[in-house]
Amino acid sequence: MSVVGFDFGNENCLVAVARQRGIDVVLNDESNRETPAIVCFGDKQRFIGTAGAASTMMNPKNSISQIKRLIGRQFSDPELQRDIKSLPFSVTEGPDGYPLIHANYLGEVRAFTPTQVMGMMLSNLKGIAEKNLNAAVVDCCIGIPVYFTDLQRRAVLDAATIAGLHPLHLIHETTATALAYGIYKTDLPENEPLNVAFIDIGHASMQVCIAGFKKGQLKVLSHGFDRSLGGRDFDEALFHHFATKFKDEYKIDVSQNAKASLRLRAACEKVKKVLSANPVAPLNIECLMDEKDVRGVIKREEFEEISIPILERVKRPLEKALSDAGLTVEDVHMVEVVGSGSRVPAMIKILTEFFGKEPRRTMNASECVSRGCALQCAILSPTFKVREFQVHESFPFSISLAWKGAASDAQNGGAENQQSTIVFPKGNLIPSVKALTFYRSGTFSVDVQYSDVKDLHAPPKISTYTNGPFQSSKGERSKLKVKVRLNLHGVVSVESATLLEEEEVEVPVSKEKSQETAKMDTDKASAEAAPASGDSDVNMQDAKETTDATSTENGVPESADKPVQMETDSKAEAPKKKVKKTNVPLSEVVYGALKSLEVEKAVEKEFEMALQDRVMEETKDRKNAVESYVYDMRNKLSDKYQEYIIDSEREAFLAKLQEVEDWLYEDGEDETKGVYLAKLDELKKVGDPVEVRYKESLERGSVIDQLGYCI
Ligand code: ATP
Ligand code: K
Ligand code: MG
Repeated sequence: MSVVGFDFGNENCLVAVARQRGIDVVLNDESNRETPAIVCFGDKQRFIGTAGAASTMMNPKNSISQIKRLIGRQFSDPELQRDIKSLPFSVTEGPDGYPLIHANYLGEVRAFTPTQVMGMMLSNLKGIAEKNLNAAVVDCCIGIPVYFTDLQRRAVLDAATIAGLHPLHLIHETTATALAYGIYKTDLPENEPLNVAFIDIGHASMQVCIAGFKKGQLKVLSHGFDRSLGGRDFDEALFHHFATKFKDEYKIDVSQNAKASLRLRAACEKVKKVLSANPVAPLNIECLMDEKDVRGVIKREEFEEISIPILERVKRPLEKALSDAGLTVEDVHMVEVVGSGSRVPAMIKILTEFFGKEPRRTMNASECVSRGCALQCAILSPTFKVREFQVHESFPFSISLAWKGAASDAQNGGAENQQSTIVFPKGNLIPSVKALTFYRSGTFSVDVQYSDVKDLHAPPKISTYTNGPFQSSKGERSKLKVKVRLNLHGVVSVESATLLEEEEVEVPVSKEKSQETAKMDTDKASAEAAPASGDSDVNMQDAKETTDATSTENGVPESADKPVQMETDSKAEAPKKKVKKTNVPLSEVVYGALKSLEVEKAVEKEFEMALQDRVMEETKDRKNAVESYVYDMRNKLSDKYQEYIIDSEREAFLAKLQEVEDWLYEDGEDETKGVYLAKLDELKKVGDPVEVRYKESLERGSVIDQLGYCI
């Protein structure tokens, strides 16, 4: 089993692996730790990661970046609309209302879903891990922003499937950071927790997490975020600054030219980085547009001046995280900043002002998320022994279950009244399972939805589950237990619907049996609700809450409707009653998610594209082999092979080599793998005998030497 962590960033991705001696961030083919999140589509193949970044300038319209911004969002999402305005590639609305990315690939324009493109990127990262571990990688942990919706989480899981990965845990990026921070600490307090605020400023978003650390554990207390506040906003401010300036000074409008825009944006990002360490930064671009060279310069003060609207937004997520945690700034003992976007000095100034203390940078700001992910994967893996450290994760949204009144209530107008109850309130532990009891006479459905869609940018309804049909043996209405799960990835689903029928059982022996079953059930439920702490209180309390709501709806006395308590009661007081449990068929519709057939198709497509990439890479290798044979042989023919080939043959061979070299740059520039292989063989037919003669003479020479030495 592989133990790998992936940090999939808007701009940069990192891969960390667990080895016996610890966690390592591994290098990609170009010996970089960071791999750009870019997929570039070409005429013959795709270029992904660093290769994709290298192709961007030459092929901007087919270089897909900012994939994390597009995944799992509706096309109408205002943030997506804003984002695609500055993207050089084409994004349109698909028939399902979700975005489609268009790129010219293998000579024709093709459409890809953001999930597919993320799959391509993940597949590249998987390859990096495999090369370093020299083993297949399937199991892994992937970091996701805490603000990712249910659909976005599902999209990441689908992208992972497309890449041939199996995520054991989609972990919140800030939690991964907190884990990487806490697990190595040997001086954590026993009683009063150490409260640490983690602030991650990435390329496109900002996340805050306040966590309480005690010996051997961390508890996430609250989250804050701004989905659209990150390093790129500074690039954008600089871009507008210089674009306006150049319009005046050089009469050029870069917004009318995709390549010029891309180049100016890239130059602005550099200026921003220079300003992090220097008081002024120059900006010079040759031949930006209309054959004009442009020059500019900006001081840090001026940069901070134009950044005020961005900087003003930093406080809000901080305030929200504090108030949700019920803490004041004095209660926060330490502030840790991570994410490369935080290297802007003005950012640190604001954080210092807000917390009244200097933020620290004890973590590796770009690597901590991937390291935390690898650590979490190691914790979940049986092959690694990791220091005992518990993570109590908290869910950032409130999730409700909604349903219509029971069918028999319809006559009284009851069907009209849509009912709902919060199943997982904001801050709920992840993972968690809740049970709700329904009294129904036939098939019924329940909706899973967000309780509060204010600044969520997602439709309220997540999914609908239809439970039934079922046959009840007696009575009009049957009692059904519906189990809802918030899984490790923060994805909510209805897991099962069970028909519960009480049967009179005469035989007293069954008492113990029924006790056992009931007990096991309760244990299981509480273990699922709070695996880390084994704190069964959480589950009991929550079960009671949901009970109140369902009982009101059905007009059933509260006492008759306490799912967990009911089971406890049956074991204590009703030895003669046995509950017969029957699974009820369950069908699921998740709005906007890929169907499993679509995922399967995408897996096949990815396989084809990967094969094409591999064939092209091999073709390139074969072509390079011919080329280097030509150069190498030419050198040797005028050097050490000179005496092993007669002059006329050498001249003929040299002419042949020249002919092949010319061919490589003309007719043979773009041939198939087989043609290059044949060409190399053709040359070797002439060259090999020379090489053999040379080697034989070497061996003879060495025998003589040895003999001479003996004498
Ligand atoms: P996200 O977390 O939003 O998914 P990411 O993880 O890819 O994105 P990071 O790699 O943490 O983002 O940060 C990238 C941002 O940091 C870019 O906007 C980049 O320009 C910026 N950045 C990198 N180095 C510096 C620097 N020296 N000074 C200022 N900004 C920098
Ligand atoms: K990153
Ligand atoms: Mg990041």
